[in-house]
Amino acid sequence: MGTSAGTSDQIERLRAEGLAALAASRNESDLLDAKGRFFGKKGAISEILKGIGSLSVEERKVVGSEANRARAELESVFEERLASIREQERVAREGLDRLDVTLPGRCQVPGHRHPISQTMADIISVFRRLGFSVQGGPDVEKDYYNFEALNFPPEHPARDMQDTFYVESDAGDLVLRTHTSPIQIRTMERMRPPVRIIAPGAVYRSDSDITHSPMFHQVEGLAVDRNITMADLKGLLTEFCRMTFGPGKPLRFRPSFFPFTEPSAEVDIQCVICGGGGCRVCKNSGWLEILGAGMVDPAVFGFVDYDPEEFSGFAFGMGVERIAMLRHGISDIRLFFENDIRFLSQF
Ligand code: 2NL
Repeated sequence: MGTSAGTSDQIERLRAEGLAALAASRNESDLLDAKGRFFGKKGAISEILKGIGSLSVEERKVVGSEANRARAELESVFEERLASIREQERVAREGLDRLDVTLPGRCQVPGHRHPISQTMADIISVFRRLGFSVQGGPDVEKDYYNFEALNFPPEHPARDMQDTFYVESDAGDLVLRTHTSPIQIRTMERMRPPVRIIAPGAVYRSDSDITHSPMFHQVEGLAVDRNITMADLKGLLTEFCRMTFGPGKPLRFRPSFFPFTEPSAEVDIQCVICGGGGCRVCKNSGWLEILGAGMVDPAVFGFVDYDPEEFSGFAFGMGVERIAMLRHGISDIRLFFENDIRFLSQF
C-alpha cells in the first residue's frame, strides 16, 4: 500500500468502476457479481480497508472514511438497481408488458331516440296499423289555417298574444301553429273523402310550468266519410288505448267543447298507475285525461268545400308529452327538454 493520496485515487477509481458495473448489470447475477468484485466482503474496497493498518493514524482516518463512503454509495445504488431489475422481471414474468387479450373491450354506449320521439313513433305505428296515413305541414302557419278555418271566432281567447306566438310579417297573419289541426285543413283541401289521416308534429304555445312547455308535440287524427258516427270514434279510440296502454282499461267520454267539433268530448282512461283506486298521478280520481275528440263541426267542412249533408267525420287530438309522462310516471314536462343525459338515458 502506498501513500494515502494514491489510495484515495484508487478508492475513487473503484467507486467509478463499481457504479459503471452496477449500471451495466442486466440481471440479478450481474449485480451480485459487481458487488462481489467492488464492495462485497472480499471486494476491492474491503481489501483496501484490511490493508489500512500500515498507514498513519491521520491517513487511516481519511482513507477509512473515503472507503466507507464509497462502499455505502455503491450499496445504495446496488439496492436501487436490484429493486428495479426485480420489478422488470416481475412485469415480464406476469406478461404485463404485453397486450392482454383477455381484458374486456371498451364499449361505445349506443345512443337511442328521445323518449318523446319514441312515444310519437309508437302512437303513429298504432294508427298506421288501423289504416291511417301520416301527413305533415309547416310549423309557421297562416292565421287562416291555425284559427279561421277551424271555426275560431275572431275574438277567441286562444288567439290572444298571451297564448299564441305571432311571427312578424308584412301581412301580419303568421303564427307558430298552436295545434296540428292546420295540417288536417290543408289535407282536406287537397283530398276528397274518404280521408283517414293523422297529423303529428311540434306545436307552440306561450305557456311554461311543470305541465306546460312552450314547444310540445301533438298527434291529431281525422276520419271523414259517408256515415261516420260517434260509435266509430269510440271504437277507434278504445282500440288505440288497448294497443298503447294494454288491455282491460276502461275509457270514459266526458262532454266538452272545442270550436271545431260538435259534439265534443274529453276522453279519460282508467289510471294506469293505480288501476282506478286513486293515487297521486290521477289526483285520487282514478282517471287520466288522455285526449280530446269530437265530430267535425259542419262549419269546418264549409271552409274546405266538403258537403256536410253528404259527409261526416270525427277528429281527435292528444299531447305526446302527456302520454309519455303517464307511461313513465314523470311529473315534470321540462325534464324532456333539459337534455340531461342522466334523465334521457333511462328510456
Ligand atoms: C286536445 C283536443 C282535438 C281536434 C283536436 C280537429 C281537427 C280538424 C277538425 C276538427 Cl281539422 N277537429 N282536431 C278535434 C278535437 C280535439 O284536440 O285536447 N288536444 C291535445
